[in-house]
Parts: sequence; structure tokens; C-alpha cells
Amino acid sequence: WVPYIPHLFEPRGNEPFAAAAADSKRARFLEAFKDVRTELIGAFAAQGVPEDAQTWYARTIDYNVPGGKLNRGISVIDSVEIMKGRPLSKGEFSRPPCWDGPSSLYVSLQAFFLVMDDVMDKSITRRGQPCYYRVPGVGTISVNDAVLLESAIYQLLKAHFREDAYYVDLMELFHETTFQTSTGQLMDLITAPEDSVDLSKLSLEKFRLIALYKTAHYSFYLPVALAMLMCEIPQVYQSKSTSKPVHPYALARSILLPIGEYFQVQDDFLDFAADPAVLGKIGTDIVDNKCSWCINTALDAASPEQRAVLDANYGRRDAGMEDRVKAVFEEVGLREKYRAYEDKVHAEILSLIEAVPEEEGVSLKRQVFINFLDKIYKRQK
Ligand code: GPP
Ligand code: MG
Ligand code: MG
Ligand code: MG
Repeated sequence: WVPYIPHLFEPRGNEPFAAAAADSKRARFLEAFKDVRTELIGAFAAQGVPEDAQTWYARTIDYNVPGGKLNRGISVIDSVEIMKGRPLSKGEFSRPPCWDGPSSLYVSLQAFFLVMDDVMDKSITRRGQPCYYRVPGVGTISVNDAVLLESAIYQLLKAHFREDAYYVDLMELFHETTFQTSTGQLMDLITAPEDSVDLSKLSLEKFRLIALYKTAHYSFYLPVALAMLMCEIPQVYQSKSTSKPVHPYALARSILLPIGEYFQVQDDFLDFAADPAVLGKIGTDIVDNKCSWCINTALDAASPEQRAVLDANYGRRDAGMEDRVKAVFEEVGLREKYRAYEDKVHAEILSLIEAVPEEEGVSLKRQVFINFLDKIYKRQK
């Protein structure tokens, strides 16, 4: 195996397997992921493919899977630890069938989505490096690489979870989540046609529906549901505190989907407002004509003159026009509206969490949700 040539790019700060001293969980995950990587490349090679294909596949994994904040991949492990009420030991963490397993599956799914999303959104950078499809020689081969990344999920599932009672549940969860996410991606894309901008077709309701499907299911419900399955949380149990039946998966979903909508509002706001050097990606929502939280919130607040500027400049692949749209976003006070939204939704979600009945033993816990909310509240990247 030959690593891809890092000097082609700016320093990334997220080289595969670089020990992140500041974040031992991230480091531990990356350490465990080394074995997953070896296993995947081994299975790929075992098909009898030539070395150039093996090298390509290794680079696909290294470039796309272990980078980024890994917040959501790691949140699978966090959620397991919270529900079990104790930290996982190093052995438990990395010995197959390993507890990092669902995290590895999760980051493979994330890599699969992000590679394809960047092609469809014509994005420039991701995680502080050029989007994968923009790596010289990759281009549309990235579409096939995304399919290979998706296949990795099901190979790992089969290799590590086939004997477990919840194997089929895990598999169905990945299939269903992919279905929901690509449904959301479809709505996201057809609401943003390249050549016909019509802002009257956008609305916050459409934004919400898109966010729910393209982001909330896979980013928030999926990692918790994975952790719940691995902790063998049943579909329904009797609450000891309220004596009523609890449907923990539905209960989790009812909190995690609103968190996912909030997360996409943040993603859209940061696309407009964040420094790309901090965010790791250059925003494309304005030039892509996206049905984002920003445009919909600005449309609600715009004067007829501002509306005319938005109509004439939104969704055009032109930096000057993008700047004119951003100027209107500033004029209508989008930053202020975002801060107010964030505080309001944070309080609303906290009250949803407070209503979760706490049980003894291995069960759904409020802290699972608090952990997610804390990680994203006021995030800058
Ligand atoms: C986020 O949208 C949604 C995804 C990454 C899901 C992609 C789904 C597929 C089926 C490919 P986004 O475009 O706003 O994300 P980002 O800002 O990170 O590009
Ligand atoms: Mg995108
Ligand atoms: Mg997108
Ligand atoms: Mg975005």
C-alpha cells in the first residue's frame, strides 16, 4: 500500500490516524479504525484485484472515512457508554465484534454520503481539503468509490455482527436510513434547479422537510439507534417511574429529529457566515440556489427592494452576485435572527429531554440527548 501524496494539498490537520492528543476518544477511535481499514483493504484485495486497484481503494478510505470532527461517529460510543452507565474498556472497544464497530459503520456511511453530496453540490473543499472528486484523476470515479464505501458498511456488518440477534435490525436500519437520506437529497436537489431561480417556490416548511430527511435521520437518529440496538434495548418496556409503556426508539426519534433540524439550520447558517478556514468547507448554498434556512429567513424579513436584489442575484454562479445576496442577509439581521433561533430551539429541545423518563439499568438516558445537544450548541464548525 502506498499512501496518497499529502504534499499535493495544504496541511490538513486530520491525517488518517494522527493521534489527536486533545481528544482521547477520537484518538482511540482512529486507533481501532486502523484494524477496520486493514480488514477492508484485505477483503478488497482477496477478490484478486491488481495492486493499482488496491492502492486506489486504500486512498478512497483514507481520504474520506477517518477525517473530520468524527463527532457523530464517536457519539455512537458515547451513547453506548451512557446507556451502560460505565466507560468501555480498551479491549471492549477494539476487539471484534468491537464496540467501535457501529462507529466504523457510521463513518463509512457518512463518507459515502459526503463524497456524493460534494459532486452534486459542486463543492470545493471539505474537512479542510479539496473535495474528493476534485483530487486530480478522481473526478467521476468518485461516484463508484462512493458505492464501494457503502459496500464497506455491509461487509463490516457481516464480518462482525452476523451472529448477533440484532444483525438484521442493524442492516435494516442502514438500508432505511440510506433510503430516507437519499429521499432528502432528492428534495434538496430538485428544489434547487440550476437554471431557473424562483424564490417564491421556497419556504421554511420545505426547508424543514428536506432537513428532516437529508440530515436528521442519518446524523442523529441513526447513531443513537445503533447504540440502542447494541445495548439490546427492547422495542418497548414498562417505565418503573411512570408505570406506562415506553417505546424507546420512537421516543429517541422524537427528540433526535428536532435536534437534526436544528443542526441543519446551523449547517446552513455556517455555510453563509463561517470562516471557511474554520469550517473546513467553502459554502455553496447561495450559488447552488439551495432552499436553505438563510434564504427562507431572509425572504420572510426582506423589504420589496431587498427582495428584488435576492431575486436578481440568488442561485447564480457569480461571486459578485453571491456578495450582493450576502449583503442582504446582513441587512435583514440574519445573524441576530440566528442567535435568537438557536437559544429558542435549544430551550425547546431541553424541555423535550427533561420529559424522558429515567430508568435504572441499561436503558435510554437523558444524557444521551444532552451529549448531542452540548456538542452542537453554538458550534462554530
Ligand atoms: C447535508 O447537506 C446532507 C448530506 C450530506 C446528505 C447527502 C445524501 C446523499 C444521499 C448523497 P449539505 O449539502 O448541506 O451538507 P454540506 O454542507 O456538508 O455539504
Ligand atoms: Mg453539500
Ligand atoms: Mg447537499
Ligand atoms: Mg450545507
